[in-house]
Amino acid sequence: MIKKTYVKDLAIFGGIPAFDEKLYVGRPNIGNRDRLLERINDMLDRRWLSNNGAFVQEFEQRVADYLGVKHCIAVCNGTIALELVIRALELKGEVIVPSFTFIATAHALQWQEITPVFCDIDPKTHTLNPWRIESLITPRTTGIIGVHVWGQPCDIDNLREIADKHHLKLMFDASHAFGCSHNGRMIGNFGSAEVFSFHATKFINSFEGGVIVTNDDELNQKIRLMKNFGFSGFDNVIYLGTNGKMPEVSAAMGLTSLESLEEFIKVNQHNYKCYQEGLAGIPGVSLFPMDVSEKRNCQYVVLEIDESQTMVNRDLLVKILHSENVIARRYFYPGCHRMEPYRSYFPHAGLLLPETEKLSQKVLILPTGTSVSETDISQICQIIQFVVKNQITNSKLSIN
Ligand code: T4K
Repeated sequence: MIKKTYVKDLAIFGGIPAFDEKLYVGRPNIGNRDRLLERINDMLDRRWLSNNGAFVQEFEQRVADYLGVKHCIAVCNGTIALELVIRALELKGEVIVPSFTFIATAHALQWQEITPVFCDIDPKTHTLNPWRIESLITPRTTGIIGVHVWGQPCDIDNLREIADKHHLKLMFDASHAFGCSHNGRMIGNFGSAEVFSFHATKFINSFEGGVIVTNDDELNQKIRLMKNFGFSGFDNVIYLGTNGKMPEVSAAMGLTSLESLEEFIKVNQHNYKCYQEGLAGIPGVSLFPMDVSEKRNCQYVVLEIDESQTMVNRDLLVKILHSENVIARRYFYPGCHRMEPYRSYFPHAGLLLPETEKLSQKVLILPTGTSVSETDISQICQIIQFVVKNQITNSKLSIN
């Protein structure tokens, strides 16, 4: 471990970086490599590479069983999963979504010429604030998409109540929330449907991939048709569709990943505790809490940097960490409403999103997962502690 004693020891001032190799947020967990290769060999022997193969069917069943949900439909990525549910639910006009989310949530709507209406978040949970929704409802509103950011479930009960009161469809982008629960029930069971991403950077991954889960038989049938061009048997297209199929190799990785689920969660929870200890007492640095009474995957280690206390601004801290080879991230800076095409469409959207604007200036995500060790975490925490203690500011940077 490299100890930083003097300010000049920081890599940004010419010191030796704390890490020889870059530490990334979202470094994939690999799981049992032999088992994966065995599956890939099986797949090659069978010469069945896509189109509802044996691994896809097994993956769908395993995910459905784990979540206790009736239907699971595997698809090629989380974005297509969102697009399919949006279309199957016949959302149109305007749909209420948070701006504090990955851009795919908004794009999945706009791609289908549906207007995402950005709603502010609750600064405590980082998810949609239900009490801000009603004022955004217009005669064109058809639905609400909640996002369980960082695996923190939305205020599901109040969202349900508001959706029912206004006859709106409710669905969830649960991309971050595989393995998480709400009131003891697994995420995946709420709204008309929920969507998970199994992108390489998620703690359970299928290289690229995602699933749609629902307890609605009709919706399940519709989405199954839609993800395969609308084919119902050879030569018979009965619906408008696209190509949303998950390939077998992805399902092979997904199955292998699932077999290590408990181990990955344990590693993430242990890492979280190490961060908790290492960051304790640093003024202005708070760790997004983990609710121990519910299931949590802890795949994101989320800090909020309160500059009025740290005296170090979040962006500078990110820069300093990057120079030490810790590739911390600013998800979801600057918020969807400040990204194209939305910032051109709605240049004043920020006026209604004060909490989103504040939070996206404060959030910093640190590396976790199976590629990060206890020693790495201890080193990262020491750097943060050192930077705050020495009040490294932009002016100090420009002097040196
Ligand atoms: N909704 C929400 C709430 C989401 O967070 C996401 C995806 C979606 C919907 C859409 O689901 P997908 O269509 O993606 O299935 C990443 C991911 O690409 C994205 O999937 C994820 N959310 C988002 C939160 O993070 P970026 O912008 O961080 O860049 P990316 O993926 O290039 O890489 C992140 C870091 O991970 C890199 O710095 C290096 C490391 N990395 C990445 C890959 C792919 C590796 O070490 N190995 C790898 O194989 O988006």
